[in-house]
Formats: sequence, C-alpha cells, structure tokens
Amino acid sequence: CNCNGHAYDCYYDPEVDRHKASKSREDKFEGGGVCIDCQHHTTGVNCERCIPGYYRSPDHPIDSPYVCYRCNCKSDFTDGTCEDLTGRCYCKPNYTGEHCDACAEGYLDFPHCYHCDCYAGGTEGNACRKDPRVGMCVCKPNFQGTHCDQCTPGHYGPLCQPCQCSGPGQYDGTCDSETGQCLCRTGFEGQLCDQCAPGYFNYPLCQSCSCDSRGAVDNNCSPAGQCRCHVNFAGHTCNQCALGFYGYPSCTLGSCNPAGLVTADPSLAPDSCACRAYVEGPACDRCKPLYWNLTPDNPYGCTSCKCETKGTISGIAECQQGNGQCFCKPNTCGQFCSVCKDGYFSMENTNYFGCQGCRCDVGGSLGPSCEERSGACRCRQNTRGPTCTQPVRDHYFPDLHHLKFELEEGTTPAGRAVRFGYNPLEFEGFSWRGYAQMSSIQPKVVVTLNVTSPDLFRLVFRYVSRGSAIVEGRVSVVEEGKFNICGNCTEQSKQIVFAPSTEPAFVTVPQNSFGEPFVLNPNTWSLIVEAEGVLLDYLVLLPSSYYEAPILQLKVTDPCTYQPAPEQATQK
Ligand SMILES: [Ca+2]
Repeated sequence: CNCNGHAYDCYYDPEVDRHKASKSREDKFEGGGVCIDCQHHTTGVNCERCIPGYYRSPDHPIDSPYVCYRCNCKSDFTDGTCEDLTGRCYCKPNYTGEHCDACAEGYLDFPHCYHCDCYAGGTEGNACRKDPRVGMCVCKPNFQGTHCDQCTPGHYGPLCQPCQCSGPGQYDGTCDSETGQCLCRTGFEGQLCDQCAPGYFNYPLCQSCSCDSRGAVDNNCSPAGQCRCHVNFAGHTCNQCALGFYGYPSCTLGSCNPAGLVTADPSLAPDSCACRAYVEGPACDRCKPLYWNLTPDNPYGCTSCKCETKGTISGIAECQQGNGQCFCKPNTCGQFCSVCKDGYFSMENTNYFGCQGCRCDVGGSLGPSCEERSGACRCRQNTRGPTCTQPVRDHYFPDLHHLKFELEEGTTPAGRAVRFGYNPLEFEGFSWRGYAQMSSIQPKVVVTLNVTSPDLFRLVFRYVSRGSAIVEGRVSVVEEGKFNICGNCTEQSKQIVFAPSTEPAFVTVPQNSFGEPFVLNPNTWSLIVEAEGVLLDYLVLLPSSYYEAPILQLKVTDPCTYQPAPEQATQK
C-alpha cells in the first residue's frame, strides 16, 4: 500500500482496483489498496487529502506529518473549510468575496444576507423579505404579484410608471407591461395610438378608407380619405368610372355606354351622349332610380324593378342593380317582396315586418303556414277555428289526465275486489271511490286498461306513502288473454320508487327521462302493481305527444309590443 506515510495498515478492495482509484508504491494507479486509519489529519484511499477544516500545506511534502494545516476560518460567514495550498476560506452560500464579507447574488442586507423572497424594487422600503406579520411581500403602489415583480394594469416598465395612454385612439388605458405600447382601438396605431392605422384616415376619427376592391390599387387612402384609383376609376373610394370610361364596375374605355344610348355611337364626346328612356349619367351607363339591368337588347335600356312597396323596407321601390332584388321587410320574400314568408300572412303597408304571423295552434294545425289573405290555418282532423284551437261538433279536447284508471276499481290477481280505503284524513282529496291499500295482505293489484290507439306511454301514479323510508315496487303490463298462458312472454316490467309523502304525490314510470316507455298496441291490457306500504289513488297513461319536448315547442312569430298602462298613457 501507498499511504504516503500516514497509515500503518491497509486492505484490498476489488472495486477500488477495478476503478484504478488507488496508487501503488510506484505511484501508478493500480493495485486496489485502501489505507486504514490515516493519521496527521489526512484522508483518502492513499491518505492523500486533508480532512475538512484542514488544507494542504504549500511548504511540506505529501509524506510529511505536517502536510495538513488547520484552516483559519472562524468567521460566521465561512463554512469552516478552505482551499488547498492557499488556505483561503470558503464562504457560506449567502456570502461572497475574498473575505466572505459581502452578500452573494440574490441575498441582501450584509451581514444578515437574507434570501430575497420579494423583488426589492417593487416592495415598500425596498425590502426583499416577506413582511413577517402578513407572511407575504408588501408591494409598492403600481406593483403586484407574489414577489411584487409585476406591474398593475395601466403601468409599465421596471419602475411600473403609469401608461401614457390617453386620447381617442387608446382602448382602455392599459399598455404592454414591458414596452408601454398602448392598447389601441381598431383603426389606430402608434405607441400612444395617436395615428390612424393603414386603411383608415382622418385622425382622430380614423374612419375606414373603404376603398373599392375593384377600382382601388389597395385599401390605403390619403389623410383626406382619397383612395388610390386605377386609371379608369374615380371617386373617393374609386367606385365610379373616370371621365372617358363607362360601365362600372368594368369601366371600359369610351365616352358613352352603347347599351344606354339612343343611337349606338360611343365615339361622341362626354355630355353629348343621348340616353335611352330609363338610362342616366353623363356616359349613359346607369339605370335611372327604380330601374335595373342595363342591356343593349332593351329599347328602354333598363327594366322596371316592379317592387311590391307594401313588402319593401320603408316602402321604397328601388332594387339592386345586379339582380333586380327588391329590399324586403323581415317577413316578406321573393324578388319583388310580394309574398309573405311561410308562416306569415296579410301583407300591409303599415306593418313594419311586412306580414303578420299565422299563430296556428301547434297541436291543432297541420303546420305553421296559413292562407295568405285570411290567415286561416290548415286544421288537423276534428279541430277547427281560424287557428285550429276548437274541437269540431260532438268532440272534446282530452286533458293531461284523460286516460285515468282508479286503483280501487282493480282486482287482486285471484280476481277478487281490492281492499280500499276512503278516509279523507288518510288520503286527502282522493278521486272517485277511494284508494287501494297496498300491504303485505294485498301486495298486488291488477287494473284493466283499454288502449284504442298504438303509442308509447309513461305512467303517472297518485299516491300517499306514510312510512319514513322509500318503498320499492314494480309495475308490469301484460296483454289480456296471455296473462295465464305464458309467464312473461309479452310482459313489460319496470321498477317504481315511492318517496315518503304524507300529502298526495305523483310518481312517473319510467322515473328518468332515459328509461324506455311502455309500448302498448290497441288491445285490453292488464297492469299489475306490486308494492307494500303505500296507498294508491289512480294512475294515468301519458301518450308520447304529452311529454315529448319537440312537439310541445311553440314558435313565436309576432314581435313583442309595448302597450303602456292607461295611467302612463295619459301622463305622456
Ligand atoms: Ca281513486
């Protein structure tokens, strides 16, 4: 072993040998000897280093008993160890400098050198520690955040000075927290939003240039709002033909549009074009108001718009040049606005919307549309009236509880009459003769149902359940005649849960909207209720049209109107 004269014994460690971590007597990394009990404040496999708190003396060879000197680092700012050969002390993490007499980066207030939890520039008194009373950084005005290193809205920069945003172009007084760039409204730009953005003009209004996409070079305009036009276009937004060109938007070279001329001689000078009857403009290239469709085939040049003024907005008879479409009120349609939209009737001048809604009854009519003049709706079989709200003679409207069956009219499975009560103190306001008493003596009751039209049904029970716990039961339907033949071949059976209620209450089966309803075809059916501890008054069959939401939606076709109360009307 090579222990540099600081140990008497050693051992062989194959791991050390494999890593070539030990020096031999020949000063080569081989062998694998590990020194035991190094003396003279040394350590390491060859006793080649000084223990912590000592440093390698520059004045003594490695095998000298005086090779390790004690570090002279008694200061509070050092960690007690020092550098080999120089003896220079190592600092604690929060100190730095030759003599550890300054705070390291991120620490403040020598000789304390606290760790900075807060951004000193953003805290009251430039403190970098949290306030011990509130346990958090206390920010200066205009600073925010856990570490007080962010600006509050409306402030920017390292000092969080107020944003310089004012004037008509800025949005809400806020700016970029680093650059101070103000948040601008549409059409404005610049650090302070004090200029118009490209495509806008006339600061501080900054109106849109609205340059014509066909007539203008781009969407930029002068401070006066003049767009840059192609040579054959003119006007502020370049939406007219320049002098010597005709036929916007093509703006073809020539003084007059041949299609609009009485005599086809386009070589005539401007102002000397003689226009056809329904044509106007210096180049005879526009239809007169109320006319459209300039063509050479039409001897008058243009065609009348023929708008139905009862159906047009503000009663104007003008139409679009491209397609002759009149400008329709909301409830009218067609090229001439002469037709009420589907579901509306009676077109009138005075009606702001053009036509009024049909108000056909959602249940009684075949659809939302009605006869155009009278407003008469098309009624379903057996309903009548202008909006189909009345039954025809000798008919009536079935209400929600139309298909109602009294449980006390039922039988036991053996065919005997059911036990029923008729005490209004036990079951307030029971219907017909009373209510079936479901108990361990009478756990099942059978009711006969007559179904005359096929449908999907939900069942509604009226009941009282005086116990403190819920009662679970079951309801099943079986077609008559098959009751005894096969056990449950046609049976539809669902669970029913009666919540405690001393007042008469209703429960629907199936009990959630996802459950499948009962499917009943025209026939006589047996309905079997199984439950113990409840009183049952009656049940109702609800056909699907009574509970399906889409069928029950009512489309409102007339606008809401405000009618002041009489006393308000007299005041104003
Ligand atoms: Ca009853």
